[in-house]
Amino acid sequence: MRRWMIGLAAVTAVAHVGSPDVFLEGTAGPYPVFVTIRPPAVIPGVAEIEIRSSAADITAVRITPTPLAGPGARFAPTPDEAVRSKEDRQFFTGSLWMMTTGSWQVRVMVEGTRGKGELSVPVPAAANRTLGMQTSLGALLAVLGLILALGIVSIVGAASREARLDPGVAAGDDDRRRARVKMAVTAALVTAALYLGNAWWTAEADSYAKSIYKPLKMNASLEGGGTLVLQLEHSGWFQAESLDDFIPDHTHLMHLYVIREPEMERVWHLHPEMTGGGRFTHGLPAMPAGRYRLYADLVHRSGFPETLVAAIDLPEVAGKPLTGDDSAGVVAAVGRAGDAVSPLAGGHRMVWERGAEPIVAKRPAAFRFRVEDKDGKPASGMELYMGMPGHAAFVKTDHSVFAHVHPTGSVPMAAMELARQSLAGNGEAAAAGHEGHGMHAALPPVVSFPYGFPQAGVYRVFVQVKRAGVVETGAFDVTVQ
Ligand SMILES: [Cu+2]
Repeated sequence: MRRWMIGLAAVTAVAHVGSPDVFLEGTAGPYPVFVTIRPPAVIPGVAEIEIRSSAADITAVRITPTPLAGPGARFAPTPDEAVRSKEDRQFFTGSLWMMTTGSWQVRVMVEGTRGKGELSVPVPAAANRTLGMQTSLGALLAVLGLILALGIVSIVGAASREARLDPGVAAGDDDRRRARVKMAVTAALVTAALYLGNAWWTAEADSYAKSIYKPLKMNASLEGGGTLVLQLEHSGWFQAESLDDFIPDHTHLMHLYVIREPEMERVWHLHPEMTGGGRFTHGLPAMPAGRYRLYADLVHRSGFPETLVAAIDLPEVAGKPLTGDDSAGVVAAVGRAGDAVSPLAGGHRMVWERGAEPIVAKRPAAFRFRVEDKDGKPASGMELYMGMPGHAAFVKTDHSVFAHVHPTGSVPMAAMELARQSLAGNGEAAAAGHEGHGMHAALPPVVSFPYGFPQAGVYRVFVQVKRAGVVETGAFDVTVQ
């Protein structure tokens, strides 16, 4: 029965690790919106979309899916009307069919008293598992199937034994013998039909299994005592992604988080260079000996993002000073950071404005962090770090979840840029929803990240901001219910 599964596969957004939902905070024309997209449970399947706005003058929200790039991006199907909540007039929900694996976008069209606005939300979709049949349904169908199989054998037997007899006449030995032969032949035919049917279904299931998403493989090694080498490899996924078609995200092809295990008290945000097809290298900074977990964010030309995972045991590395956008953080060991305050350099501190509510899985929220000076006053001198007021990594302590999130949301900036170009190609306001680039004036000492934890458990949240030319790292421990 193992193979008698329904050949449908679940779909997930594949950027990040174990964190399929897409969160985006931006603007559609004049209207601020917080969009959550929950990719479907089966492919083709229905994505659930939630749109919340702080603007009270929105009259209608429409949504439609198209490919993120390529000619298909220009031919959006007729948009569906999102349904306005009766209890909360600023909350809209809708659902859209996602038909195939790949790099998609959901266009969100907002209408209100201040005119129209549009926002594009990139959604990578790929099957990530096969759904088995429910055991109870399988048992029921097996019993019904058995009754059918035995039924046809006994019907054939009864027909050949008694159909030609006159009423009231008992079947003779010849009739019985003929019936037994025909029943044996029928049983053999039914068995053959079941066997071939199972073989066909197994072949279908096997070919479906190849469509289940596997990220590119990444092998990490140390060369020459101080150079980290990351060699990418195909994973056997049917839609094999190229090993060298990456597009830059804030001038870097790869954004690599390096987290020391098991304490998670050291973290690096590095940017290896591609030095060959599918080969990235980086001169490491000074690092203590230990085991390290690597999470590498990449975006393919199609806008399809991947997070590749590896682990490496390192001896003590003498290393070189950090340069460019690379940064390092030293924080409390996991379990000792708390969920409220993280000390920064020079007596500064980072405060999580988390409120009294428990943090619950699958509930989207804006996670806000405030930077204070040693007197508890709002910190000054905040700067953009790689084009962003902040970078956050939400990491489950068992490493089954990793999400690199920006104040605009969980979508990588390179994919956001494709979405922006796609809207511009449609003659829509090019800047819609991407105000992150324009913040050169004094930055507020507060960063906010739209996100929702995918599952309950213990997480560490790393938050990086840049102040007075230095990247500061805060860490928080949180138990999600
Ligand atoms: Cu970032």
